Order: sequence, then structure tokens, then C-alpha cells
Amino acid sequence: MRTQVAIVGAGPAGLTLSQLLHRQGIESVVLEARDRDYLEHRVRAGVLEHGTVETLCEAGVGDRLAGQGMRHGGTELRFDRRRHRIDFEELTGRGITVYGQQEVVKDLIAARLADVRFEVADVELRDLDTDRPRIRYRQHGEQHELTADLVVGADGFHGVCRGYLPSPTATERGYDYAWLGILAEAPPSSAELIYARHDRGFALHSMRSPTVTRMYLQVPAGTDPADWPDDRVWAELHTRLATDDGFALAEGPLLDKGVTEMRSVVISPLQHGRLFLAGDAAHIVPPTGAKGLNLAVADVRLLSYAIGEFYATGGQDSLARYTEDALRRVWLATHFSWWMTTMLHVDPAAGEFGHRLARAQLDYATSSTAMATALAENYTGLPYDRDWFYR
Ligand code: RFL
Ligand code: PHB
Repeated sequence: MRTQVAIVGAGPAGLTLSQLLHRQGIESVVLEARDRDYLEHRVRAGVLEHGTVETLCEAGVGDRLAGQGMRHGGTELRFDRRRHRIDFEELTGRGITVYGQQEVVKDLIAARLADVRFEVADVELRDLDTDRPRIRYRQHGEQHELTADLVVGADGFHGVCRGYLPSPTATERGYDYAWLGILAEAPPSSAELIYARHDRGFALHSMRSPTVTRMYLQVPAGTDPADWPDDRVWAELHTRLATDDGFALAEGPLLDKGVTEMRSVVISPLQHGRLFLAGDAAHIVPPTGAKGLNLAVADVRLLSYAIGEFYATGGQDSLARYTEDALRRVWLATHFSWWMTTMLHVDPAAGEFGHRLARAQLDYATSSTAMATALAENYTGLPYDRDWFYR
């Protein structure tokens, strides 16, 4: 079997790339370990930057997103039992859209169905330093080989493609805390997201629809969700989200509960011969800045232009610049995610000094228009314009 671009992983990165290439008349095949149903029901991200929405709409997969996505013009920072709104629209002229990652994936799978191979196993990359790289894999017990011009590793943080870089560096930091995430059948208790810092730890109120609320609680790293029966989850959410003006949190049956560990990792370089890494395969951030999925889309935007140039002119300049161009944005998002994370979480190891610094950041972000604008600009998404990044 032969294609132009072989993509490993049908997450947001791999599927969006396949769709962006398709719109340029470039063929791709996407190899995915899981089945379609699993991908369409995996509960993960929810916040789409302004530019992510534009990219998906321009790629022709924005119909349901435009109809069902919830547009938010701001967000709330909550601490000391008080609410402080950061007005994204006023500060940057842009907003964000709340639309579940699994809905994005559903829309993309519907568009790319003919080119996705589900339930593949034992993916092995070959001849990456030639102009005819190959992928060997098994599907439903049968061995296959796919030859391509280019291979993109979009197989997430636990994927295999990264292992084919001969000598990558991984720059990382871990956190001693994690997020317990829940999905509740309850109407959201706020029109916008609430990021709350409380002495007992961070809490986040988000949503998926007018009838489904998504919330997170800071818990120690290594927490077993079984230690958090529903009553304990609700009691803690009520405590951490309480305000002096009587915030009321609507409850409902829990539909999902899980723990996400927090880590920041950036791999470099992102290219080896004809292999390119994108999305979580190349970098992960803690979820507090809502940047993971958005970075995955930004990576494949860059790749789709570079691959378009490669087929239009044979030129490889943009492909050769991919690591540098992508990592510029990745490091800015890594900084923003670290900043939001340390400002909003309680880190016992950071002691009183760390606590005071975090509080000072919150005071500054809610008092200074300059700092609030920086938060809003990062949260709604930095420009894609290459000139902006190299000013
Ligand atoms: P994915 O989504 O992990 O997709 C990779 C795909 O590759 C497949 N795969 C393989 N296929 C073939 N062969 C192999 N050997 C393979 N190994 C793996 C996997 O099955 C999978 O389908 O990576 P991608 O596409 O790079 O997308 C990244 C995003 O999924 C991720 O960054 C976000 O979910 C992170 N994230 C958030 N990002 C945001 O932008 N906004 C948010 O609000 C946000 N909230 C979150 C999050 C992630 C969370 N969790 C659970 C990690 C909230 C949470 C709780
Ligand atoms: C979500 O809705 O799942 C969500 C929102 C904001 C974040 C992380 C996750 O920072």
C-alpha cells in the first residue's frame, strides 16, 4: 500500500492534519491503535482557542462546532471567596469556545473515515532517512506495509514514534499534585469557566452542554479515584467554590470520574529524516492553561503548510524549520501553563513563600490591565503569524 503522508494516531493532531492535507489535495492514511467508539467517547479537553475554531471551520469540520460550541467572552478567577472576571473580549477582542474534544474527534472522523485504519497494532517505522519511508503494522491479525513520502507521529504521549528519534532531549518538570475530573449530569452553575484557588487546593468549574457540567479538583499525585466517593467530591467542590455572595453549585449524577497526573515535557528535535512529531507525541503541558489540544492543532497547521510547500515546489525549507517554528509556540504555552498551574494550585512543598507568591500573582492578574491582558492573550491563543513569533 502506498500514500503520500502516513500519519500514526487518530487524535486531534493526526485527524486535523489529515483533513488539512485533504483540503490541499494531498493523500494521507491514518493508523490508529483504538477503535472508533473508544476515540469518540474519551472525555478530555474542552476549551478551544479562537484560532483552533477558525482552523477547524476553514478545514470544513466546523458545522456542529458552530452550532453547539459555547462561546465565552471571559473567565472567572475565584479566591478568598470572591469572584474576579477576566474579560477576554474587552482585553483582546477574542474569546474561546467550549466544545468537548470527543466532539471534535467525532467531526474529524466523520470527514476522514475512508482514510483511517482503526485497531492497528505493532506499528514499526522503517527507512526514515530515505525518501521512501515505510510503516509495518498489523490489523485484525494481518501484516501490512504502508510506503509514504513523509511520516507524521501524532500518536500521543505514550506513542511509539518518538522512540525513532536517534537522540532526542526531553526537557521536563513534574508536579506533586494531579486533577480528579468529574462529569456530572447537572446544568452548569456559571455561564463561564471558574478557576478557583482555595487553601484546600484548586477547583475548576467547566461545562460540556446546558445539561452537563465538567469539574476538576486538585488532589495529591497518585490519588486513586476509588478514594473519592461522590459525596466527598461534592463536599469538596462546594467548599472550594464557595463565595461570600452565596454561589450555588448544582449537583447531579456523576457520569465519569478519573485522575489525570500533571507534567510538562518538551521533546526536541521534532524531526528525524522523513519523520515529524506533532501534538502530545512531542510535548505535554499541565491542563490548567487548556493548551494541549490547541497546541496539537497549531503544530499540524504548521506541518500542513510545510507539506503543502513540499508537494507544490519540492522545497523542504519549511519542513526543515518545523522544529524551531513549532517549539517557539510550545515554549510560550509551556510557560503560560506553568504560570497558571503554580498560581492556582496549593503546593505544600512551596511553603508559605510559594503561597504568598501565588496570591500576589492572582492579586496582580485581577488588578492590573496589563497582566489581565497577558492572561487573556495567552488563554484565547497567541497569533499563528510567524512574524509575530520572531519580532
Ligand atoms: P492524543 O489525543 O493522545 O491522540 C493520540 C492517538 O494515537 C493513538 N496511538 C497509536 N496509534 C497507533 N499506534 C500506536 N502505537 C499508538 N499509540 C497511540 C492513541 O490511541 C490516540 O488516539 O494526542 P493528540 O492528537 O496529540 O492530541 C492531544 C490532546 O488529546 C491533549 O493535548 C489534550 O487532551 C490535553 N487537554 C486539554 N487540552 C486543551 O487544549 N484544552 C483543555 O481544556 C484540555 N483539558 C486535557 C484536558 C487533557 C486531559 N487529560 C485526560 C490528559 C483535560 C484533561 C483531563
Ligand atoms: C475542560 O472543560 O475539560 C477544561 C477546561 C479548562 C481547562 C482544562 C479542562 O483548563
